[in-house]
Amino acid sequence: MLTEIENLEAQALAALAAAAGREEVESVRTRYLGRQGVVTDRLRSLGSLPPDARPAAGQALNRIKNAIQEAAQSRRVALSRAAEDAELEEGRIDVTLPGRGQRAGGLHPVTRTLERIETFFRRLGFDIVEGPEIEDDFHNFEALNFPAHHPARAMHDTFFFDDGLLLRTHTSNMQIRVMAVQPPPLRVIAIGRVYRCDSDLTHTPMFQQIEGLVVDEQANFANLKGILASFCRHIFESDLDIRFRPSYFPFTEPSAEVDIQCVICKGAGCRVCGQTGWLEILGSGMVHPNVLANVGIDSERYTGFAFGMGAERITMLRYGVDDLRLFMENDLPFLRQFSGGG
Ligand code: 2NM
Repeated sequence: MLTEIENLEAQALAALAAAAGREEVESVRTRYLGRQGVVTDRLRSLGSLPPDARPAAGQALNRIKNAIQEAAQSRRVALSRAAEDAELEEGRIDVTLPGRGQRAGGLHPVTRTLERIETFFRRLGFDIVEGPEIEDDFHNFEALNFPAHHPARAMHDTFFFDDGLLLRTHTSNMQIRVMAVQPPPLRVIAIGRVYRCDSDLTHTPMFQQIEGLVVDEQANFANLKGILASFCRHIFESDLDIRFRPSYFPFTEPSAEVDIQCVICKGAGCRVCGQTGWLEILGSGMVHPNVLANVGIDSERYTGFAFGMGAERITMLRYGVDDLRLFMENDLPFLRQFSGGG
């Protein structure tokens, strides 16, 4: 009798140990301990045993009932641990694999040039100003001493809106706005997009311009020359020669264009500089007394000088890029060449 009970226990425990899932554990448990279970039946029919055999049989049945219950519970726990482990194993990350690496983004080459130019002028005490790209005739032309029939005023060169407003053709509109509200002495750099109805290999309808303006009691051409010479050497990171050539702008008198020694051939003559050894990079001059008068500055007391340049052209020369359109095309392999330091 007792051996039979022990066999029952051994069978139940073996079945539980072999159970492959929670449902199987439950069906084994029910088979032995459920309402119609083998052990339950035995307990129920204890009364049919001879009285002296009952206590030992009862104790043995209760013991194996507990043992089976415990075994079922620990099998359940073991199964769910195994399932969890399998899940973890499946999604395991091998921390010893080499990393995939991350490519850091980079600033656009024109932005890098603008930042370098900004930093240079900030160190000289210039303020950086930005302002409207949609402008009126007064700030873009009239105040800047453009004669009524100057070609730049023609539909041909300027984008006009129906209401007489226009897309500014230079950032000088900002110099006018600053001079109109701030008394001299003034040192400002205006940076921003400008628009011209012009599109070919070397011109885009929009480009970034940088213009500088100084107005003071003693501002003179020698100051202008000194600032622009050290500017060119800073931007091109070499001790290059510069030269001033007489020129004409409506808003300056005298006016001069500034050339640097060709950065490609160092002055020897090449395709980029058209065999001249020089590259034009800046326009400049002494602010025309009419311009000062237009913004209410006494031109007997104050003088000013100003200069302007295109950021894309300087960027091309700085990095040896020979096609302006590359700056506008968002071509990643091209742009990635500039994402390093410096
Ligand atoms: C240039 C060349 C020469 C210029 C003049 C002024 C102002 F408002 F003061 F009259 N702003 N910028 C200037 C002078 C711009 O760009 C090629």
